[in-house]
Amino acid sequence: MARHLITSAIPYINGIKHLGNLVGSQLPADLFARYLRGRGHEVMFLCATDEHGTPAELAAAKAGKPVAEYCAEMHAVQAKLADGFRLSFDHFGRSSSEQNRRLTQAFAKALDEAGLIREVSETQMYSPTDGRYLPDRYIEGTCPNCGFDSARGDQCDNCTKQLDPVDLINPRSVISGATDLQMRDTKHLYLRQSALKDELEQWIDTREGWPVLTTSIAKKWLNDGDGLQDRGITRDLDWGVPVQRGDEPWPGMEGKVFYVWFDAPIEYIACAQEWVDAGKGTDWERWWRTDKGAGDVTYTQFMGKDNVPFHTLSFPVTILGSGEPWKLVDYIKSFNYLNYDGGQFSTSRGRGVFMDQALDILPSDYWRWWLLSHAPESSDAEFTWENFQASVNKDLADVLGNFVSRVTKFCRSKFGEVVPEGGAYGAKEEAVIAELGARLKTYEAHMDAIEVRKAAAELRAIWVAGNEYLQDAAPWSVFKEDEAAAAAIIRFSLNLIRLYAVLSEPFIPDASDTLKAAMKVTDAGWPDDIGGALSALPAGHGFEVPENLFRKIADEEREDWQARFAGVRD
Ligand code: B3M
Ligand code: ZN
Repeated sequence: MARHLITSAIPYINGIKHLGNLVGSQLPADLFARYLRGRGHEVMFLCATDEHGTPAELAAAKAGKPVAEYCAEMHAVQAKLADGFRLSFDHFGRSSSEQNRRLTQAFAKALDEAGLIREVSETQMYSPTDGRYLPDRYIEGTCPNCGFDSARGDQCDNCTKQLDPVDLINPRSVISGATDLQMRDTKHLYLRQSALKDELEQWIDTREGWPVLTTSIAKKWLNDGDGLQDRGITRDLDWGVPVQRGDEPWPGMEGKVFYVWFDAPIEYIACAQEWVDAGKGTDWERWWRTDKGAGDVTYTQFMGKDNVPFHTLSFPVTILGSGEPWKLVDYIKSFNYLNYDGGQFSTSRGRGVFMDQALDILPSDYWRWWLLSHAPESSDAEFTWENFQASVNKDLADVLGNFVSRVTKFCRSKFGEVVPEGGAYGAKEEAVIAELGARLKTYEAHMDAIEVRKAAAELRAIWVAGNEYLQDAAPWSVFKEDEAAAAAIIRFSLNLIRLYAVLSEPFIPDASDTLKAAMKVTDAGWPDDIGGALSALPAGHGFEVPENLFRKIADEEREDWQARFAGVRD
């Protein structure tokens, strides 16, 4: 039994996330957490809402609400949706928490003491029309790196380059559209990332088996231009963690807050403190402090590719630079983008399917299965309604659902709702046991390596093997000549259903629960031996025919949804 710390990138508070956001971090993180728990490991799975900075301020202004109130409401909304998708966080925290405020201020102090913070007098964009500074997302313009015309002040969504508002070409205010912007002098704190460049590079170079997507993005920005740039970590905003040196004021920084990307990753740690303060556990340090037992923790982070620079460069600088024994990430799993029906999912333009809408249409397992089995790992992926319909109807309804239904209904009609006795397993069953033994090893290897699509394909192959066996063994024909032989086939098949319930749990937890309840399974541990697992339900064990496990999506429904989600959300 090992100990695993897992974090998902923490979603911005500014609205309900779309399916592209979900499959880029929270959902695969949940898959991994469920898998590791299933294998008997001790898991701490954390996520939170990212509540500071310009995304929160802009969204609250749009909603006409005070920021704090808006954040509290949206946190509750996101928590409920996370629940709806069965995201099994140990805690879903808030970056605006007291715990994160204190920890962020403490990190700033430690970094300052290590000589890694410098005060910079710099020019910032000031908008006379809006009567304020325009940091980060308050400003948009053309990316100096790739020419994308809607790059934001803090990052280009197209090429992932981290930017400063003053870098933008033809900048404009997001609030008013004003272009008559002025450069004004203001003082800010900079994190001296450049001082840690060599240490960082050495750390990244020695990470074994990291996805190419992760290391290539890290290396790109590590060696961009003159190398790793120092970054401003404070902003002229009202909403955020007030700039302080631990408990002390920071002279000259009055009225300023830390940059959202400085405090957001620190929330991964604060979230564990929130978990304790919420009475869910007693010791957060054994997950986060290498001097307090976190030395034997394996820490895995999940995120979309646009978040990689912050997790391979900025956050490690915070951790390493503090000189304190915090746990550094061991493995970063990053994802490409999921596109929607010929274009991009877009929160700002309301394009695509959002988490609440998805759950209104179908239960979460349908979405989990499609999203995970089509996770944008090696390249961007695309959601189309045809593909969604095809994979739900085939994989879930025809392959898994149909197997369960045929086996349980046949048994009920011929032998009643108990596992029948019959004879010993024969050559056909032994062949399935051998095949599934090999497939289980492959499935585990893909899950261990977080190869999400490959794992899904292997799980599907495990379901298919049962179907093919049933088709081939044909108990409905055998029954006419030899009832005992048919009974043995059904006993084996009912055991396959139990096995499927266990192995499928990380992908489709509700269906797994339904199957376990139907099979009256209370002791479903991860199998280490397929032969043993397929004899777990003995003759005489009662079961119930489960209600339709998965239904098919009809063409008319699909067309209806396609039309309903073609436009933009209001
Ligand atoms: N909130 C960006 C995002 O939701 C950002 C992630 C923070 S992870 C510390 O994609
Ligand atoms: Zn760009």
